[in-house]
Amino acid sequence: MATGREFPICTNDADPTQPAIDGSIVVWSDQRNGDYDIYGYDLAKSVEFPVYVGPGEQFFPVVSGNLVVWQDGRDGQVDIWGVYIPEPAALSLLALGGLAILGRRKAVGCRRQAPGCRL
Ligand SMILES: [Ca+2]
Repeated sequence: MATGREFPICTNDADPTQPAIDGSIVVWSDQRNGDYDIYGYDLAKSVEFPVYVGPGEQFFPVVSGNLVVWQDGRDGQVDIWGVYIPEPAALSLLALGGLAILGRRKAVGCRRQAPGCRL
């Protein structure tokens, strides 16, 4: 990859916002499906993939390794949710519409009211 030259990650008209990066994975939030969801992009493979697409507003994603966590309003309150995304070899399947695979992902979450709330 050429250095010193910018390149697009996500240029849709759905207000992509709040990018974060770890290694070759970039995550962000955008509202291409009507409300904000979480998406990712593998820089090594030039592949975009959904991280979480569902009801409510999902914001402020961060990524560390293959763990993505974000602020989530799916239950009408603000919680923190997370998911372990597949290894890079499987991300291409997600990009091809493999939401069924995403549905089998190991999701973790906790309510903000829970004492000692941890992922
Ligand atoms: Ca959403």
